[in-house]
Amino acid sequence: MSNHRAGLVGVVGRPNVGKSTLVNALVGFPVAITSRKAQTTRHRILGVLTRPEAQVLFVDTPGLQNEHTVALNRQLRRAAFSVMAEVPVLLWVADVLKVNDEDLSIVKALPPEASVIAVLNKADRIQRDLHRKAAFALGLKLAELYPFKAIVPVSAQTGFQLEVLLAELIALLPQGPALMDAEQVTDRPLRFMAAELIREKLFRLLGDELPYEATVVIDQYDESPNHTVIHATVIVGRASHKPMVLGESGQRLKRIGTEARRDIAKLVGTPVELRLWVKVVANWADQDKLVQSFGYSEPS
Ligand SMILES: Nc1nc2c(ncn2[C@@H]2O[C@H](COP(=O)(O)OP(=O)(O)OP(=O)(O)O)[C@@H](O)[C@H]2O)c(=O)[nH]1
Ligand SMILES: [Mg+2]
Repeated sequence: MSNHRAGLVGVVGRPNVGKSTLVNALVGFPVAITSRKAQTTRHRILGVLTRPEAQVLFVDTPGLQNEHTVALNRQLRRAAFSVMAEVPVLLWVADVLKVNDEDLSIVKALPPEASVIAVLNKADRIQRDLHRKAAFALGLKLAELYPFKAIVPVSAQTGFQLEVLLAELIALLPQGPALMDAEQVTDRPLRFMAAELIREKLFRLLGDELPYEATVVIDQYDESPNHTVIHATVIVGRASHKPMVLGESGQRLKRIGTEARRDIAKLVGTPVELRLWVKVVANWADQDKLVQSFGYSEPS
């Protein structure tokens, strides 16, 4: 096993470029929730890929953006920047057809001594010659901005070039034994993943502005070999958001619950009884203490 390689790989980039979808595809298990909304990911989340020749510990991070500046957003930036500063091997992910100044400002903030691969995701959307030319020009421009170890177009959705990316990536890792058990796909407990799956349904079933001010806390989590009971509260930042989460005669909350329960049951492997409440905690996302008390803080 002397050629075995293992190490951490930070995954950074703008919101919505497909970082979590990519990590899930590489790991082969949905460790991180995904949605079309910006800043779906709010924590650094470990996703572990174990192969005979290597173990890759992906660290998914919140998308970096400048739009919101409340306490929650500052915490998300800290989480992403700390990974950029601490993890020596990084994937910088962008949407191949939508690279903008915010993406480039992240490239400029990459530590000069890191080993970084530029991942140009959503390559399944490259369909016309015009797109191909634009992608090629982008590659040239990126190579001038930062000494990337490789620039790889991929599709996290279809799996296009993921093996190519992995081969490039594994070559950058130090030689050494596996760092985690082969069966372990994440460092997060089931209780955390259950809360995340509920939040995923909120993100997917609610309008554009709401998710940013919504979060989920687990009030009770009882597991037995053949039954799991979960009580959770959806926290919103404004009274006017509560009826939006509930929907007409509670229909939307019911759907959130039904979809989340199905996914959580798959994850924990038992039937799940899920009870959901909605609570208003005014302006929580701009109060450091509340942001922390709802589980958003740096793991030490
Ligand atoms: N067409 C296409 N869509 C993709 C691909 N990868 C991800 N997506 C979509 O892009 C959206 C965002 O994906 P996420 O994985 O949540 O993005 P993210 O970068 O983790 O976003 P944040 O957590 O908000 O920073 C979702 O709707 C995905 O389905 C891809 O390769 N091709
Ligand atoms: Mg994400």
